[in-house]
Amino acid sequence: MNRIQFIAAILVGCWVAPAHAEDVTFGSLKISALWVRATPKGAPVGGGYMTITNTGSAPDRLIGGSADVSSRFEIHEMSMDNGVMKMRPVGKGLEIKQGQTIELKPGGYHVMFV
Ligand SMILES: [Cu+2]
Repeated sequence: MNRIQFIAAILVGCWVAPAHAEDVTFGSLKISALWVRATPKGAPVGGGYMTITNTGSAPDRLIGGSADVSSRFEIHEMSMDNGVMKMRPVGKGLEIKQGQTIELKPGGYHVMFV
């Protein structure tokens, strides 16, 4: 199983307005619709979103990454807990099966720059 090494620097050019980046092909992974949400000045965290398609013949797994603007780069998921929306790190990363497309989006899986 390959490991995704996510290139966060392309996402994180701007924190004051939503920022988008060009599509990226990384081996058998097609990464598109990359964007980061605008954050207030001094905010301790920021969210990043994208669509990842695995065009290869084996599953892959998004396990983390790095960014110049944050000391930690985490993969999170949102879920409802007794009527309250919560987010937590995805412990073992996010599997992307062969041929599968996953969407990291507000309210679901996302990258958290901490
Ligand atoms: Cu989060």
